Amino acid sequence: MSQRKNVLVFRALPPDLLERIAQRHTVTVADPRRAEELPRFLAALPTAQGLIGSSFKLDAAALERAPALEVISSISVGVDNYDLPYLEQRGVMLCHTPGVLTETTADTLFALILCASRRLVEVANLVREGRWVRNIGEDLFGWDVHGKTLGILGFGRIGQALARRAALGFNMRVLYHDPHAVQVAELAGQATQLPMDDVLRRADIVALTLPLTDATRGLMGAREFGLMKPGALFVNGARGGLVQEDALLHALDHGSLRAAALDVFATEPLPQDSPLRTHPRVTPLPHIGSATHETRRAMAELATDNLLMALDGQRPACALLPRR
Ligand code: 8YV
Repeated sequence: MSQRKNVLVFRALPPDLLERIAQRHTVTVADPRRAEELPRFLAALPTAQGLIGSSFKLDAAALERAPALEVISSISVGVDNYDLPYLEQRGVMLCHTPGVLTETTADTLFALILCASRRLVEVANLVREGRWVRNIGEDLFGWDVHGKTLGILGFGRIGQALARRAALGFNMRVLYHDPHAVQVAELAGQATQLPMDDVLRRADIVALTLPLTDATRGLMGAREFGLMKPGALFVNGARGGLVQEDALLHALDHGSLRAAALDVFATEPLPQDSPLRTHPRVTPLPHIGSATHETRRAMAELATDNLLMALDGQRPACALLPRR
């Protein structure tokens, strides 16, 4: 067993997992997103050898304050909050939590598709606000999902899980674009890899499931929304930074984009003055992709295992960067 090290927990962990870490290491809990906890977070950084948490940007400027750091165990599959070249140059291991959140996040993405196509939140609000005073008329009809064409940008675990739901559950035709995609046998004949522009031109619904990197930032701009079919729907359950939000709003108000359902935004929480918060044809969700009791527990357990293994000098299977 390794020597006792300093661990900084920067997002709340279940008490039993916190105890597992505290039995072997010296733990400080401080969420830097809370103003009252930021001083404690900054005070703990200089001696921190392990970090565990999520949803906070730990870039080079932040980590220059952590000279003793050996490992970051992120409670997330997305790693865009971390400066990977900097971590690799420093020899700091980065672990994340792929796999355990795949199905839940794919469920959320399909919920986004149903929200956009069947206007579920809009009509639920009509009932809540006491405006259901007669049978629903054509002005509140939605559009069918079954039998339509779903275009998926990004065909990793989550994109493939979404494709299974669409093809096998809703009899949809699936088109996808991902330069790194692998064939999925069970989707043979129902999911087709195409160039991105062709996916955008042919899909009735476009869904983003790809990671946010320097190469994908701002991927969906005016040109890309302009390629989409008149009356198409757009959903994003990946990262807000993939979308040029002004271009999305323009496509909704002046283009031919019918509706959008978004679980992620360029700035989170979504600013009060963002037009996306109140736009009548946008369904905004507060980044609930993996937010179920079961999945967040599984993520926290995996992140804790990753942290303890790394501090013991081992390389967890979920390590993105090996410590030199
Ligand atoms: C979480 C996510 O919202 O895993 C990710 O990349 O975006 C979500 O699962 C977030 O990371 C908090 O754990």
